[in-house]
Amino acid sequence: MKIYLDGQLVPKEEAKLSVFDHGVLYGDGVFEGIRAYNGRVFRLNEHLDRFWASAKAVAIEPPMSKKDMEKAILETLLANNLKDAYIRALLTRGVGDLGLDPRKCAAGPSVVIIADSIVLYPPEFYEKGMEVITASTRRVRPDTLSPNIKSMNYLNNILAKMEAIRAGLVEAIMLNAEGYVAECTGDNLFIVKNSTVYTPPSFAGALEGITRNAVMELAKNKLNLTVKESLFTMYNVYNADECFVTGTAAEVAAVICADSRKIGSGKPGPITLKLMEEFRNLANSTGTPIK
Ligand code: PXG
Repeated sequence: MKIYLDGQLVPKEEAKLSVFDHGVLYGDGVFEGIRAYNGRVFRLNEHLDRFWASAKAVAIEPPMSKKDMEKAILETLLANNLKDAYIRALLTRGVGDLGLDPRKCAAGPSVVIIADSIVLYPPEFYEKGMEVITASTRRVRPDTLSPNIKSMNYLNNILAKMEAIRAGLVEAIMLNAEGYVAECTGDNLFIVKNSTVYTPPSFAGALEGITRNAVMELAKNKLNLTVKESLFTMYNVYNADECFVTGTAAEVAAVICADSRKIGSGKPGPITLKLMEEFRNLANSTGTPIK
């Protein structure tokens, strides 16, 4: 496996960051998780725009243009001979000393691109749907750290993920400080009630997911449904007709049970199944060609 590290493709064993990189010392850096399907990178421009927006919010100047980052991502995929892949791009604050002051990172940021084959969830996960719990760990308040910053510190989400794992599950719903549903640990959450599709707005503590945006478009344009960004609570999740998650890793996956309450029929619902299919079609037929 070849990893892109600061302008060079190096073998995996040599792809190392300094222990003095503030990305390692403080989680001071940002990332993107991107996927390629069938020889095309899905919504690459949207991912690069979000990457640049995260970087801007934490005031790290990427040492390259978006166009050069696009080239570097495509080169990394080609070097690893990947047509279907999970791509992880990192921008760290760079090497500094043992102090928070980012001005000490005079050497400048590091850029890492990892392209790996994807480990898909087992097919049953998509056929039968999954069970989730509500995590007691609340999502960090948006006025403390914007959920739109994909920072290299994911402890808030990891603590909630550990609660899911302790319950024998893979995913948990995270509430915001006010108790409204925000999102899952690495996915956005949707509910369907009376043929209207609802997802929490970003100000509720949700990342504006790229899969979320694609699914909102598909629900409106292909399924002719009303889609609303609105605040809701676990009461609305328990009493929804359908529930599903979206994310680059998870794609679209049904949630059939939350906190031991069966949602709807207890099986993936018809709208969820249609959105899963429409999303697969979109992901397999659009995107930036790997060349
Ligand atoms: N919320 C959070 C907190 C996320 O981290 C999403 C929602 C979904 O956004 P996208 O843009 O992917 O639709 C994410 C995305 C991983 C991994 O390695 C995590 C994400 C994406 C890809 C891989 O765990 N999180």
